[in-house]
Amino acid sequence: TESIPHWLTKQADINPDGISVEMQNGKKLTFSELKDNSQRFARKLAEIGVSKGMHVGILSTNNLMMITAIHALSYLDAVGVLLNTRLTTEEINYQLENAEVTHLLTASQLNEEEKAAFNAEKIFSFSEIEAYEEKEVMLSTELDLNATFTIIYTSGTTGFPKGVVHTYGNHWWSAIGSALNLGLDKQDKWLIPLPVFHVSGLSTLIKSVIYGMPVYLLEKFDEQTVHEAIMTKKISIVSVVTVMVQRLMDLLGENRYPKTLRCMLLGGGPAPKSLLEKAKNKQIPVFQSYGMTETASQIVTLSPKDALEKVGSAGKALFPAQLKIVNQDETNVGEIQVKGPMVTKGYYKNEAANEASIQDGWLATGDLGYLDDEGFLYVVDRRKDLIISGGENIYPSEIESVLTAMEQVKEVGVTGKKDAQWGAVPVAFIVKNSEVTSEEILAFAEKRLAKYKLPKEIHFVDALPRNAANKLVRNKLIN
Ligand code: S0N
Ligand code: AMP
Ligand code: MG
Ligand code: MG
Ligand code: MG
Repeated sequence: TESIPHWLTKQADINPDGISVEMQNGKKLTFSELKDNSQRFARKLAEIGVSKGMHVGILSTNNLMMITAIHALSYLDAVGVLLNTRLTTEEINYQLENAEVTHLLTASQLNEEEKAAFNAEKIFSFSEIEAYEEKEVMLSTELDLNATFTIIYTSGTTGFPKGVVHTYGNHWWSAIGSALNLGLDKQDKWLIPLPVFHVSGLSTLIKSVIYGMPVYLLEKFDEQTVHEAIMTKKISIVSVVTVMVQRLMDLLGENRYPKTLRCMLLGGGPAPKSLLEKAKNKQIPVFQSYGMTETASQIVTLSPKDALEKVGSAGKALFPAQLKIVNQDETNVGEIQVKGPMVTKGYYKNEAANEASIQDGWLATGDLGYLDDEGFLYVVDRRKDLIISGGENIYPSEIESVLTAMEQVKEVGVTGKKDAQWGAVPVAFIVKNSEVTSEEILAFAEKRLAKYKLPKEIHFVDALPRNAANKLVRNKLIN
């Protein structure tokens, strides 16, 4: 094993009164309070049977109890499976089952019927756990960098999501790599309007504990709140996805952000060059980045000195990471592969996916890109099968497999369509078996698919475009 002192215990020791998390309602926790709360919560989790190596689901929007619960798991060497609250019960159940979750923790109080709908042996709300006694157990004083801390599911090409396993080491190196690029400033305060159930939000809470830096955490994104926070709360860094930048720029109008804002970290998907140019004209310090759940957040990011010169580029690999482009075509575009200690060692219980995508530590991302003559990465928006809507990923196959299960539906083809608001949205092309309406199809789909995955258009067609091997050609669905 390769261990470091427990990061929250350490930060509470060297910086007890520093603010760790501040919420919009004014509630704040110092590092010392966060440690005490997390240790108390850990002992209560031990009382309900959570112990080393167990998988504990967390279903919550952003709040202090959720943060406490996540750190509590680290004191028990238990694993947190973070669940996207936008998913349907059916989608969540797939993840609970696949990840072998025994205990599910929820922010909201569920009644017996609601609890029975979930695939977990034991279900507790945060406040139900609060009511338990504390069990006398030994809490971890060290973190094993090779041990698993979190599992987060990401959509897969096959229609089923894959559980990305993050070790403590993955999170540690992600935080270090980011700091070596963006730098650390004693005045830093990082605003998180992104969900903590994504690695985008989670990684910043871990940075908070490692850097001793306050995070200003929003329960949910709201452009007005983010705008006001940047204007009045001395925010130095804010993480965003493209749709958020658009909404924020509309609000900013001809005004300018204060100098205290040194970085708007943009990730999670493509950004139109026109949007980046507009941000540059408004002197917004947008730093484009490239990363994914598998890399425990950004792995390639523009540096402060290049942000203005290289608009459109995602930058260079972070200091501990490497990047290469393989199988290049005549325009030097090829598949992006990345390697580094922040990259996942694999998907949970999914040897096939691991063999297909990870070799000698190199992760084949499936994304296409090229390097310019100075080695800066440009991600090319050509990964046809993946649809990114407002920073949420959707694979056409997820929707296709749900809709084909309908008796009246014979065949389905789904593809992404450009959308001014969300970047891209799914649209479905359907060959019928028998009479069926779009409304009936959507009613069937909404029980099984998160709202952002529902097709925005349904077209009835006589046949789907197929190649000589009879394989669906999705990019010919829209011509
Ligand atoms: C963009 C968000 C905030 C939009 O949500 P909003 O406006 O709050 O919507 P609601 O009020 O909840 O709902 C209104 C209607 O809109 C629908 N809807 C909501 N979201 C979407 C969506 N994404 N696509 C399509 N429709 C959506 C609702 O269903 C509702 O519909 P109606 O009215 O019909 O009921 C929200 O989507 C959001 O938070 N998105 C971001 C998610 C995210 O964090 N993605 C990043 C994932 N990637 C990673 O974690 C790796 C990269 C990374 O780490 C990173 C990423 C970004 C920045 C930094 C980093 C980093 O490296 O640190
Ligand atoms: P997720 O696993 O949800 O974090 O999604 C990661 C995916 O978002 C990547 O595999 C890319 O397809 C896409 N992505 C991330 N950053 C960028 C970027 N800078 N440009 C284009 N696509 C990106
Ligand atoms: Mg994803
Ligand atoms: Mg909203
Ligand atoms: Mg059918």
